[in-house]
Amino acid sequence: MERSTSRPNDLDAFWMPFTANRQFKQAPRMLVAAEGMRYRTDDGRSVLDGVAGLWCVNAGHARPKITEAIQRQAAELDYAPPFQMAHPKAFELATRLVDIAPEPLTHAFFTNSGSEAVETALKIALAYHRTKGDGARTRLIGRERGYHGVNFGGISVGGIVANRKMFGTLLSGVDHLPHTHDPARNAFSRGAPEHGAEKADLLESIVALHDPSTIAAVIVEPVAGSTGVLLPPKGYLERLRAICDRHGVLLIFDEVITGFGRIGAPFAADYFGVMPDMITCAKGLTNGVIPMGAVLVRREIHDAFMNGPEHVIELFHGYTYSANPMACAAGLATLETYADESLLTRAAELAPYWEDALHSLKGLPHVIDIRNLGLIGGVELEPIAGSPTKRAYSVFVKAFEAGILIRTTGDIIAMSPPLIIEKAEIDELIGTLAKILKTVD
Ligand code: PXG
Repeated sequence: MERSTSRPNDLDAFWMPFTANRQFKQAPRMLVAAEGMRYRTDDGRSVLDGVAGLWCVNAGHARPKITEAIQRQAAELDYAPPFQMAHPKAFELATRLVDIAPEPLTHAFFTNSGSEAVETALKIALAYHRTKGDGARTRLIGRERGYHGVNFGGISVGGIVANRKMFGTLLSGVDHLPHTHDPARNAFSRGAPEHGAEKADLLESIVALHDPSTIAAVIVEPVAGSTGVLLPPKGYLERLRAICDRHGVLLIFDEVITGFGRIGAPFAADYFGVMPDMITCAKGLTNGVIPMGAVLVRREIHDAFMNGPEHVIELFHGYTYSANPMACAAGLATLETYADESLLTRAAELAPYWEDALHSLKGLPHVIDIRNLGLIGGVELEPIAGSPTKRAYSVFVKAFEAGILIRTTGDIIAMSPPLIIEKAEIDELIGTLAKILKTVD
């Protein structure tokens, strides 16, 4: 049998994630290099990055500080075990991270992805109540259309049907809020929509149905990204917070996408002025360069675990690569780069320009809604009757051929460029997209 190593260009062995494998392998799209705002393809074309890789390369590509930190770290300390051992950069990164986090969040638990951050937060929520002698609080509440990664806890509280339906019965004891998408009342809103705060009140009914004493936590994305950019109606997050407070329920914000400056403040909690009990983050934590996630936790939650005998492990949870030295080095250099260039608030400055550019697409063929906040944009297309997703996918392919990388989910185009984007590049991204929308069937 021929060994695959003798056929380096064979595409067969790699089972690609979240990809139509057979379709892709017939016409692959290969990226071979990246710098700043642009990728280079294997056929030598330059492609403007309209999605920060996958919502993660917030400082742009190949930033020297980050690259050098990783190179140095690999030579100096490649790996250190994280259980009953440590290395200095883990503490340094946790300190820097809680420095930029919303004030009530004082501790960081490191993971290797957003999915793991979500599992970790859900487990901390359950264990916290139990530690406090409130062990009947076992129920978790998510939201329809929510995306919280792909592990079992995350898909259970998540609300994306395709991510759930093939995988059995999932976690028990989970319920869901309704999603907030309401195009009949909110289409073409600029920023957070006016209508729909009352959808948060359904949390009150869910809590009443199960009895408050059984509810551990509510998890939502402050701005839902993966499902196609759904913004919280004005006042919605405040109402969720008030209901959670009333019933002793923890509120978790999944900020894997909104964290690290995406909407113009370091975290969405800052932007909306609503403080959760935990934040999950990943992606922009290391500029996407090395896998890493984290859960940021309030002091009361952390301290509730610090009660038993001191020789006993307080939380039976962790990963071989928690606070991996390479990831910590990348994280520290990333936070420095954000600080050097004021990137965590840059989206706020660019937001009005971005909003105008995006909304200039109104009136183009098939465009039925446009949504924006900070440097996030969603453009919803009318699906082709009987063939949902096909129209947006063909926009995506044409866009790539025309030199811009966008992302589509269902029939929604999502954009989230690196926070270093310049106005001329916004014009290029939206201008190219406009041309394509005029030509697509
Ligand atoms: N929570 C949220 C809110 C996310 O957006 C995760 C958790 C999981 O993170 P990891 O690192 O395990 O992938 C995410 C990930 C898209 C898209 O098309 C978004 C994500 C992943 C894949 C695709 O928008 N976000």
